[in-house]
Amino acid sequence: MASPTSWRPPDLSLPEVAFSGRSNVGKSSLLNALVQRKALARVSKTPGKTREINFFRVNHTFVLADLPGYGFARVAKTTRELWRPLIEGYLRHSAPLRGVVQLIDSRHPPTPDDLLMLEFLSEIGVPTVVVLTKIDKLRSTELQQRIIEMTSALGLEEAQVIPFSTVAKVGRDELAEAVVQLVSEPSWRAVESTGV
Ligand SMILES: Nc1nc2c(ncn2[C@@H]2O[C@H](COP(=O)(O)OP(=O)(O)O)[C@@H](O)[C@H]2O)c(=O)[nH]1
Ligand SMILES: [Mg+2]
Repeated sequence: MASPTSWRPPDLSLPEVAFSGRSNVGKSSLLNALVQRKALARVSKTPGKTREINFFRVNHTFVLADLPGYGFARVAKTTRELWRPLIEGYLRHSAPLRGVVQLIDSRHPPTPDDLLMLEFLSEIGVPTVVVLTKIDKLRSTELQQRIIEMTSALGLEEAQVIPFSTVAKVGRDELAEAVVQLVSEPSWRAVESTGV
């Protein structure tokens, strides 16, 4: 069972995975499919409305952090200015964070904001899985092409990219497996602090 919590998760000892992507990428739909609930994360008709991080505890074993969507034109400049320190601060400092699931719309090449985000994730070194959303909109040859483009442009392994569709019900189990994998690893931050 999943329960929403406010700004901080109630139990900091639970490992956390954050979900990131541009507004309208399909993040709320994906989170609902992932935890098999209809109304965990609201599917929005007004992209860019979410201005805060929402935490959902799953089975009392881990926490999903729903980061606000970025890159939507209707979001006021002041909101964008608030967005960056909120998200970057969270990703840099959240102690229970184990990994990030970065969502990218399969219908288009990654946006400049997507690329900035991936660069930032790589800079802080957090384990990252990329999900290509809405693949029901692509023919399978287009999807294969997109995956090849993405992996070569972003220096990712093909295994790090999960094709996903809530409409066609593709990718849910693979994503669940990836999330469980992320939360079962020790924090990369701990590895860092004992390193060279
Ligand atoms: N075709 C298709 N549309 C989707 C899919 N997932 C979400 N959508 C649609 O994309 C829009 C944005 O979805 P939402 O989950 O609110 O995205 P969010 O803004 O990233 O949280 C909605 O109209 C959804 O119905 C998908 O897998 N396939
Ligand atoms: Mg949403």
